[in-house]
Amino acid sequence: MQPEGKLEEIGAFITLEQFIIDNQESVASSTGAFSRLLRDISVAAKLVNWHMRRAGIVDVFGSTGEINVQGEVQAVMDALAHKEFVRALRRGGECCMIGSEEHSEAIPMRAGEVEQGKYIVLLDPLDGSSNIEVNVSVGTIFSIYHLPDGVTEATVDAALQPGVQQVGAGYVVYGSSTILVYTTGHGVNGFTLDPSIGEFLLTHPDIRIPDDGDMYSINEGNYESFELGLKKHIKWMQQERPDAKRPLSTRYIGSFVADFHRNLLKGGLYMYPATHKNPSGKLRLMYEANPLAFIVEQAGGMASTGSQRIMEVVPTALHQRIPLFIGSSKMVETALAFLRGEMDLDSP
Ligand code: FBP
Repeated sequence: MQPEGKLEEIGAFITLEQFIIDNQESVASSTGAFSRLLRDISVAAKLVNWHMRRAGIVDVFGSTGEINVQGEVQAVMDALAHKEFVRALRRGGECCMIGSEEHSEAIPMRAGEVEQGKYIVLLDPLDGSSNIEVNVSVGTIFSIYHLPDGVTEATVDAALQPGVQQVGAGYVVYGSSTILVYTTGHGVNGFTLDPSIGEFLLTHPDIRIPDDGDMYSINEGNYESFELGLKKHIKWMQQERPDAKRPLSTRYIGSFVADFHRNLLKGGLYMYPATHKNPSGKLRLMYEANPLAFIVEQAGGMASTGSQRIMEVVPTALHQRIPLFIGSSKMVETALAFLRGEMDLDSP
């Protein structure tokens, strides 16, 4: 395609910034602060993308040698992504506090003594970081809350709000292309980064997850520690029943955000249940489960702990883990029916 042809085509696209401003009034009492916050998040995502695209050429592989609050070895890119988001949100001035997977404590955003911003941002700066060195898609996940009314001091307690209180949530996948997907409670939209102009362009308007799918994602290496209902569900999905479109296919990238994105577009189910190694599940409620639960529900899907809607869980800690069943509504409902013992291997 000739450059000028391409320019004309690009002209037809809406940029993320234009979309945010166009939709600003859909955010209650909008002052532009929320739009600026989303802008700051997109700037940080572009910077992380810049580092990711040079991975292997410049030394961003390996670990920092630090052990993060999860007890995991921190990857160099985990620390870089964390730094880029903290810097962009601090510079932007709309965020009063950050909770990050890469930092044990909540990070207050102060400019001198003046507390700034009224939004709390919870972050998984780089999800799936164990995949960086092998060139597999990784991502960033973010959740946004408003500082509760009447609360002036941004503390961890101010952040421990149930998912239904989120005013925004989203993720970025750094994969074959870089895409940012977010919601503010008015549907879900996806924007692909065009590196030639450095802009996120609206490429996936009003995303709806199919009610059903033919793929499921779970680390079957943990099978022995799954509860009986889940073991039966997995065996049921693997049965040779062409009339019932079974067996289903298993797809497990090992980057939650990448598995989730595929399921959001194609239909599917991602499960990370309680296991012997992670008796409360592995994924973190505040910056992995809640934000993607908000997205999937806005797209017509479901997210559950196995017994409770994720978005209604009352958080108790910044880095708490939670079992997660998320994706197409029919597939999550089937998983829950097996967990409740209402379905069995001979169920149709
Ligand atoms: P982080 O990389 O942010 O710690 O996320 C957790 C995660 O890597 C998910 O992205 C992924 O789905 C899951 O853990 C993989 O866990 P496991 O290796 O136990 O299957």
